[in-house]
Amino acid sequence: MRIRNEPPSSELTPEPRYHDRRRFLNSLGAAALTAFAAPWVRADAPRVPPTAKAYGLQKDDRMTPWEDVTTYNNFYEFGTEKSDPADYSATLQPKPWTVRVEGLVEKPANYQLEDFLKPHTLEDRIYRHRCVEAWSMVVPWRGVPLASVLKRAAPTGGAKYVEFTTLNDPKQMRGVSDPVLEWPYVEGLRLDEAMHPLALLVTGVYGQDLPNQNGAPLRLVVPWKYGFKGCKSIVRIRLTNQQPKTAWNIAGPTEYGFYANVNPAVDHPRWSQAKERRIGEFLKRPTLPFNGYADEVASLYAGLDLAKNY
Ligand SMILES: Nc1nc2c(c(=O)[nH]1)N[C@H]1C(S)=C(S)[C@@H](COP(=O)(O)O)O[C@H]1N2
Ligand SMILES: [Mo]
Repeated sequence: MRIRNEPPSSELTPEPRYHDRRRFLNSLGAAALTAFAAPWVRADAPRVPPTAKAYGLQKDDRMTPWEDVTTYNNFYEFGTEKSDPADYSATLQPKPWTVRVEGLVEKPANYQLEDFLKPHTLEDRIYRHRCVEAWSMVVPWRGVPLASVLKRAAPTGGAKYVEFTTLNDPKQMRGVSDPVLEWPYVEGLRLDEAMHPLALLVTGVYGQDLPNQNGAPLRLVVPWKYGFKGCKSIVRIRLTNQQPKTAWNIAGPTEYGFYANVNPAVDHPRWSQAKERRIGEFLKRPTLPFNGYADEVASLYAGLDLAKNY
């Protein structure tokens, strides 16, 4: 069974404004705009709308089409093939959804997703997305800064790390009977990384609620790190004083470090990280330090040996 959510009718905004923008773009002259597009950029990739909040993009970055964002996925709870999450995640029930915030916080609580999100403002943000497997996308996410959620929980003085845990339910996830990873999927950040304004708890993509295969109804996105840090279908956020044991670090400590900062200078033991293939493109692009977010985040790692702390 294949779930195909309808592609959104406009890029990020309701129809009328989109058409205004279109007219505006046309008035600038379509020829002038296409002249700036590098020849290797795929023709069907939507341009970044001029008023969109785009973070860390290069001048020839376009958005990865909805079709690819929602059918080329890693979500091992549904299988290890890229098409498995789209093919088999219809069994996931993202409504109703409970998120537990606990550990070293003054206000631990179980939230219904709606209440969890209520005090926060959803934002649309376009980010680059770099998988450890040396492919990349550009994705218009919708979500809330992780920092606002954490501030509401009021971390105590001893809190140093944040741990994220995915649902682990064999009835909803056909892949968790297969021990490819230690379930539940766990990821983690240092508290200062988690408080960085670019770290986003995501509830939507292309202006729609997240499709199951992208981690409905709530997943993490940390754009300067490899995609595996982006824990999907989160049921628990826990503040700790110890570095969380993460699913990929347990599976292969020499291949998947805790930090997982995108770094073209530090290769994966089995392949180079110097370049990446943008999904849908033929020629490879150079990978950028911190995935293009170095100006914003490099200071978090001052004094840390990034070859050792990969
Ligand atoms: N629970 C869970 N979260 C996960 C994964 C997974 O297998 N299980 N895969 C990770 C990897 S390797 C990547 S690249 C991103 C992919 O997110 P996307 O499918 O929305 O592009 O999800 C991450 N989050
Ligand atoms: Mo990944």
